[in-house]
Amino acid sequence: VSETLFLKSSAMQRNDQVAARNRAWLAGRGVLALNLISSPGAGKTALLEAMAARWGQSLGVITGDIQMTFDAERIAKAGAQAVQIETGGSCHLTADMVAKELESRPWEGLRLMVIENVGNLVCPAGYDLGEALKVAMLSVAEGDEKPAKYPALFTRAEAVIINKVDLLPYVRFDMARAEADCRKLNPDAALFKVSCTTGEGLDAWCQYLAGKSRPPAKGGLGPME
Ligand SMILES: Nc1nc2c(ncn2[C@@H]2O[C@H](COP(=O)(O)OP(=O)(O)OP(=O)(O)O)[C@@H](O)[C@H]2O)c(=O)[nH]1
Ligand SMILES: [Mg+2]
Repeated sequence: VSETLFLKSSAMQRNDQVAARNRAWLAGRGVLALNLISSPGAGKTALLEAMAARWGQSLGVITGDIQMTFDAERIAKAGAQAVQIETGGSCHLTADMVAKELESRPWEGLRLMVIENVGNLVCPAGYDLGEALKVAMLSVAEGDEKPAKYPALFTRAEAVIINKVDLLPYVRFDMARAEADCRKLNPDAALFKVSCTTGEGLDAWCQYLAGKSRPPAKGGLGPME
Protein backbone atom coordinates (compact mmCIF):
# COMPACT_ATOMS: atom_id res chain seq x y z
CA VAL A 1 0.00 0.00 0.00
CA SER A 2 2.73 2.46 0.95
CA GLU A 3 4.50 1.87 -2.38
CA THR A 4 1.27 2.68 -4.23
CA LEU A 5 0.84 5.83 -2.17
CA PHE A 6 4.43 6.85 -2.91
CA LEU A 7 3.97 6.34 -6.67
CA LYS A 8 0.73 8.29 -6.56
CA SER A 9 2.25 11.22 -4.71
CA SER A 10 5.27 11.40 -7.01
CA ALA A 11 2.96 11.36 -10.06
CA MET A 12 1.03 14.25 -8.49
CA GLN A 13 4.26 16.11 -7.79
CA ARG A 14 5.31 15.70 -11.41
CA ASN A 15 1.88 16.91 -12.52
CA ASP A 16 2.17 20.01 -10.33
CA GLN A 17 5.62 20.82 -11.72
CA VAL A 18 4.44 20.61 -15.32
CA ALA A 19 1.30 22.60 -14.41
CA ALA A 20 3.53 25.37 -13.03
CA ARG A 21 5.44 25.36 -16.33
CA ASN A 22 2.18 25.58 -18.30
CA ARG A 23 1.04 28.46 -16.07
CA ALA A 24 4.27 30.35 -16.75
CA TRP A 25 4.01 29.65 -20.50
CA LEU A 26 0.47 31.04 -20.61
CA ALA A 27 1.11 34.03 -18.33
CA GLY A 28 4.25 34.90 -20.30
CA ARG A 29 2.09 35.28 -23.40
CA GLY A 30 -0.62 37.24 -21.61
CA VAL A 31 -3.10 34.40 -22.10
CA LEU A 32 -5.93 33.81 -19.61
CA ALA A 33 -6.42 30.06 -19.19
CA LEU A 34 -9.49 28.20 -17.94
CA ASN A 35 -9.96 24.57 -16.97
CA LEU A 36 -13.60 23.80 -17.83
CA ILE A 37 -15.04 20.83 -15.95
CA SER A 38 -18.50 19.25 -16.06
CA SER A 39 -20.22 15.91 -16.40
CA PRO A 40 -20.63 14.55 -19.96
CA GLY A 41 -23.13 16.53 -21.97
CA ALA A 42 -23.55 19.54 -19.66
CA GLY A 43 -22.72 21.80 -22.61
CA LYS A 44 -18.98 22.59 -22.49
CA THR A 45 -18.52 22.38 -26.25
CA ALA A 46 -21.74 24.31 -26.87
CA LEU A 47 -20.42 27.11 -24.63
CA LEU A 48 -17.10 27.10 -26.48
CA GLU A 49 -18.90 27.30 -29.83
CA ALA A 50 -20.70 30.42 -28.59
CA MET A 51 -17.45 31.94 -27.32
CA ALA A 52 -15.71 31.09 -30.61
CA ALA A 53 -18.42 32.97 -32.49
CA ARG A 54 -17.55 36.09 -30.44
CA TRP A 55 -13.80 35.90 -30.16
CA GLY A 56 -12.71 33.85 -33.18
CA GLN A 57 -9.01 33.03 -33.35
CA SER A 58 -8.15 34.88 -30.14
CA LEU A 59 -9.79 31.91 -28.41
CA GLY A 60 -7.82 28.68 -28.24
CA VAL A 61 -9.29 25.40 -27.05
CA ILE A 62 -7.62 22.19 -26.00
CA THR A 63 -10.41 19.68 -25.69
CA GLY A 64 -10.06 16.30 -24.04
CA ASP A 65 -12.15 13.25 -24.74
CA ILE A 66 -11.68 9.60 -24.02
CA GLN A 67 -12.22 8.94 -27.72
CA MET A 68 -13.07 10.79 -30.95
CA THR A 69 -12.37 14.31 -32.18
CA PHE A 70 -15.85 15.74 -32.69
CA ASP A 71 -15.52 18.56 -30.17
CA ALA A 72 -12.40 20.17 -31.67
CA GLU A 73 -14.05 20.03 -35.10
CA ARG A 74 -17.17 21.76 -33.77
CA ILE A 75 -15.16 24.50 -32.06
CA ALA A 76 -12.85 25.10 -35.04
CA LYS A 77 -15.89 25.34 -37.29
CA ALA A 78 -17.25 28.05 -34.98
CA GLY A 79 -14.07 30.08 -35.52
CA ALA A 80 -11.59 29.37 -32.70
CA GLN A 81 -8.24 27.59 -32.73
CA ALA A 82 -8.89 24.09 -31.45
CA VAL A 83 -6.99 20.90 -30.88
CA GLN A 84 -8.19 17.57 -29.53
CA ILE A 85 -6.56 15.26 -27.02
CA GLU A 86 -7.75 11.67 -27.04
CA THR A 87 -6.92 10.37 -23.58
CA GLY A 88 -7.34 6.74 -24.65
CA GLY A 89 -9.30 5.76 -21.56
CA SER A 90 -8.18 8.24 -18.92
CA CYS A 91 -11.02 10.10 -17.20
CA HIS A 92 -9.16 13.43 -16.88
CA LEU A 93 -6.46 15.49 -18.57
CA THR A 94 -3.00 15.88 -17.07
CA ALA A 95 -0.61 18.82 -17.19
CA ASP A 96 1.70 16.76 -19.42
CA MET A 97 -1.01 16.27 -22.03
CA VAL A 98 -1.71 20.00 -22.04
CA ALA A 99 2.01 20.92 -22.23
CA LYS A 100 2.38 18.81 -25.36
CA GLU A 101 -0.46 20.69 -27.05
CA LEU A 102 0.77 24.12 -25.96
CA GLU A 103 4.09 23.38 -27.64
CA SER A 104 2.55 21.74 -30.69
CA ARG A 105 1.49 24.85 -32.59
CA PRO A 106 2.09 28.62 -32.72
CA TRP A 107 -1.27 29.59 -31.17
CA GLU A 108 -0.92 32.93 -32.91
CA GLY A 109 -3.01 35.82 -31.58
CA LEU A 110 -4.15 33.80 -28.59
CA ARG A 111 -5.72 35.76 -25.70
CA LEU A 112 -7.88 33.15 -24.00
CA MET A 113 -7.20 29.43 -23.70
CA VAL A 114 -9.93 27.09 -22.52
CA ILE A 115 -9.07 23.53 -21.66
CA GLU A 116 -12.24 21.46 -22.02
CA ASN A 117 -11.63 18.59 -19.64
CA VAL A 118 -12.99 15.07 -20.07
CA GLY A 119 -16.67 14.95 -19.05
CA ASN A 120 -16.48 13.91 -15.38
CA LEU A 121 -17.24 15.67 -12.09
CA VAL A 122 -14.71 13.77 -9.97
CA CYS A 123 -11.30 12.97 -11.49
CA PRO A 124 -10.52 16.27 -13.30
CA ALA A 125 -11.01 18.29 -10.09
CA GLY A 126 -7.79 16.90 -8.59
CA TYR A 127 -5.42 17.75 -11.43
CA ASP A 128 -3.92 21.19 -11.88
CA LEU A 129 -3.31 21.81 -15.59
CA GLY A 130 -1.74 25.25 -15.24
CA GLU A 131 -4.99 27.18 -15.57
CA ALA A 132 -5.67 30.56 -13.97
CA LEU A 133 -9.28 29.63 -13.23
CA LYS A 134 -11.15 26.39 -12.68
CA VAL A 135 -14.68 26.64 -14.03
CA ALA A 136 -17.38 24.15 -13.05
CA MET A 137 -20.38 23.68 -15.32
CA LEU A 138 -23.63 22.04 -14.38
CA SER A 139 -26.79 21.73 -16.44
CA VAL A 140 -30.28 21.91 -14.97
CA ALA A 141 -31.05 18.51 -16.52
CA GLU A 142 -28.57 16.87 -14.13
CA GLY A 143 -30.26 17.79 -10.85
CA ASP A 144 -29.83 20.51 -8.25
CA GLU A 145 -27.98 18.20 -5.84
CA LYS A 146 -24.84 17.96 -7.94
CA PRO A 147 -22.82 20.71 -6.18
CA ALA A 148 -23.48 19.08 -2.79
CA LYS A 149 -22.62 15.61 -4.16
CA TYR A 150 -19.38 16.66 -5.84
CA PRO A 151 -17.94 19.19 -3.39
CA ALA A 152 -14.28 18.83 -4.45
CA LEU A 153 -14.97 20.48 -7.79
CA PHE A 154 -17.42 23.11 -6.58
CA THR A 155 -15.14 24.10 -3.70
CA ARG A 156 -12.22 24.68 -6.07
CA ALA A 157 -14.05 26.36 -8.95
CA GLU A 158 -13.70 30.13 -9.12
CA ALA A 159 -16.67 30.31 -11.46
CA VAL A 160 -19.77 28.11 -11.76
CA ILE A 161 -21.93 28.04 -14.86
CA ILE A 162 -25.45 26.64 -14.63
CA ASN A 163 -26.39 25.79 -18.20
CA LYS A 164 -29.60 24.83 -20.05
CA VAL A 165 -31.81 27.27 -18.12
CA ASP A 166 -34.13 27.10 -21.16
CA LEU A 167 -35.11 23.64 -19.86
CA LEU A 168 -36.18 24.88 -16.40
CA PRO A 169 -39.92 24.67 -17.21
CA TYR A 170 -39.52 20.96 -18.03
CA VAL A 171 -37.22 19.62 -15.32
CA ARG A 172 -37.29 19.51 -11.56
CA PHE A 173 -34.40 21.75 -10.56
CA ASP A 174 -34.40 23.93 -7.48
CA MET A 175 -32.19 26.83 -8.55
CA ALA A 176 -32.18 28.35 -5.06
CA ARG A 177 -30.86 25.09 -3.60
CA ALA A 178 -28.15 24.72 -6.25
CA GLU A 179 -27.06 28.33 -5.74
CA ALA A 180 -27.07 28.03 -1.95
CA ASP A 181 -24.96 24.85 -2.10
CA CYS A 182 -22.48 26.49 -4.48
CA ARG A 183 -22.17 29.51 -2.18
CA LYS A 184 -21.72 27.28 0.86
CA LEU A 185 -18.86 25.43 -0.82
CA ASN A 186 -17.21 28.55 -2.21
CA PRO A 187 -18.66 31.93 -1.17
CA ASP A 188 -16.35 33.77 -3.57
CA ALA A 189 -17.26 31.86 -6.73
CA ALA A 190 -18.88 33.84 -9.54
CA LEU A 191 -22.14 32.24 -10.67
CA PHE A 192 -23.66 32.42 -14.15
CA LYS A 193 -27.01 31.09 -15.30
CA VAL A 194 -26.94 30.56 -19.03
CA SER A 195 -28.45 28.82 -21.99
CA CYS A 196 -26.04 28.01 -24.77
CA THR A 197 -29.06 27.28 -26.96
CA THR A 198 -30.85 30.63 -26.58
CA GLY A 199 -27.76 32.70 -25.69
CA GLU A 200 -29.28 33.86 -22.40
CA GLY A 201 -26.64 34.87 -19.84
CA LEU A 202 -23.71 34.54 -22.20
CA ASP A 203 -22.98 38.30 -22.31
CA ALA A 204 -22.42 38.36 -18.55
CA TRP A 205 -20.11 35.35 -18.77
CA CYS A 206 -18.07 36.87 -21.60
CA GLN A 207 -17.85 40.22 -19.81
CA TYR A 208 -16.56 38.45 -16.71
CA LEU A 209 -13.81 36.81 -18.77
CA ALA A 210 -12.93 40.03 -20.58
CA GLY A 211 -12.54 41.62 -17.13
CA LYS A 212 -10.19 38.84 -16.02
CA SER A 213 -7.98 39.15 -19.09
CA ARG A 214 -5.52 41.97 -19.63
CA PRO A 215 -6.89 45.26 -20.95
CA PRO A 216 -7.26 45.30 -24.75
CA ALA A 217 -4.39 47.77 -25.19
CA LYS A 218 -2.08 45.23 -23.61
CA GLY A 219 -3.48 42.39 -25.67
CA GLY A 220 -6.58 41.42 -23.69
CA LEU A 221 -9.76 40.04 -25.16
CA GLY A 222 -11.07 42.43 -27.76
CA PRO A 223 -14.55 43.93 -27.67
CA MET A 224 -17.36 41.48 -28.15
CA GLU A 225 -19.27 41.46 -31.41
N1 LIG B 1 -31.62 22.69 -24.24
C1 LIG B 1 -30.31 22.93 -24.21
N2 LIG B 1 -29.44 22.04 -24.72
C2 LIG B 1 -28.12 22.32 -24.68
C3 LIG B 1 -27.63 23.54 -24.13
N3 LIG B 1 -26.29 23.52 -24.21
C4 LIG B 1 -25.95 22.36 -24.80
N4 LIG B 1 -27.06 21.63 -25.09
C5 LIG B 1 -27.12 20.31 -25.72
O1 LIG B 1 -26.58 19.35 -24.83
C6 LIG B 1 -25.89 18.33 -25.55
C7 LIG B 1 -24.47 18.20 -25.04
O2 LIG B 1 -23.75 19.40 -25.31
P1 LIG B 1 -22.19 19.43 -25.48
O3 LIG B 1 -21.80 20.82 -25.69
O4 LIG B 1 -21.74 18.42 -26.47
O5 LIG B 1 -21.75 18.93 -24.02
P2 LIG B 1 -20.28 18.63 -23.47
O6 LIG B 1 -20.27 19.03 -22.05
O7 LIG B 1 -19.26 19.23 -24.35
O8 LIG B 1 -20.23 17.02 -23.57
P3 LIG B 1 -18.92 16.06 -23.49
O9 LIG B 1 -17.81 16.70 -24.24
O10 LIG B 1 -19.39 14.77 -24.08
O11 LIG B 1 -18.61 15.93 -22.01
C8 LIG B 1 -25.96 18.74 -27.03
O12 LIG B 1 -26.99 18.03 -27.63
C9 LIG B 1 -26.27 20.21 -26.96
O13 LIG B 1 -26.95 20.68 -28.09
C10 LIG B 1 -28.57 24.47 -23.61
O14 LIG B 1 -28.27 25.57 -23.11
N5 LIG B 1 -29.91 24.12 -23.67
MG1 LIG C 1 -17.61 18.40 -25.32
